[in-house]
Amino acid sequence: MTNAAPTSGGHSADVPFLFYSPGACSLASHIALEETGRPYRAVETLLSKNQHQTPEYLAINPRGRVPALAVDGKVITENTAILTWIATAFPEAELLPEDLIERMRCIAQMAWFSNTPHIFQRAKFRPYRFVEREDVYDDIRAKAVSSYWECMQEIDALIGGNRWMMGDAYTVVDPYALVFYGWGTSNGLPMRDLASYSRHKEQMMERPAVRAVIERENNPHFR
Ligand SMILES: N[C@@H](CCC(=O)N[C@@H](CS)C(=O)NCC(=O)O)C(=O)O
Repeated sequence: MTNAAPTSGGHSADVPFLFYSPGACSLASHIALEETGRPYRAVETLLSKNQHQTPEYLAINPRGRVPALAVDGKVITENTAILTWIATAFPEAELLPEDLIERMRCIAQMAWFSNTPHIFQRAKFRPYRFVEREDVYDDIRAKAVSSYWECMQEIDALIGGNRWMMGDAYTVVDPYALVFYGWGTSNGLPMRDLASYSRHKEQMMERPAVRAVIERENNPHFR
């Protein structure tokens, strides 16, 4: 829960280190760790200052992405895996259902977050990862935003009358869903028109762990 650089030569054997950047998708893993109430270290790794491209960080995650979670001398990348690890390592926090099929449905939802709306967000901000020709960047951005909006409508319909994203119970899928709400707002999309997703966002904001992490990150998407 404190910001601290990892010790040289490795990471503490029993306290996970989360590498995050304010405003990035690492918010989901950051909130989930906070929800457990267990000790961890949050290490700010600013994308805006290219801190994810330093040799030190590339030694942690050679792909140069956040989040990364260092635990027991090993590194886990990908929100879907980190969130699943958090829920599995701290079962008392009840962040994933015990029922195997329901648990896999949660993992499927997180995989979709990672492979669909996140990719449209990436296409908007990093079109150079998709095409060489700069003259088509604006087309890519426009299509990325409209496709992102379709994803937001899909999430709104999935929540529907559920209390949380996956049903009655709060799970690690909920903080992941919050990431996309924040990005939608910052992208100028009419997120307020999505009644279920907006209610979900307000419920998230009532959670002490969510408020604490947003404040610690000084998260630009929730001001
Ligand atoms: N699928 C990965 C995506 C990780 C990712 O792309 N993170 C972004 C921040 S939201 C990042 O580090 N971007 C830096 C870059 O693309 O250079 C996950 O869900 O963890």
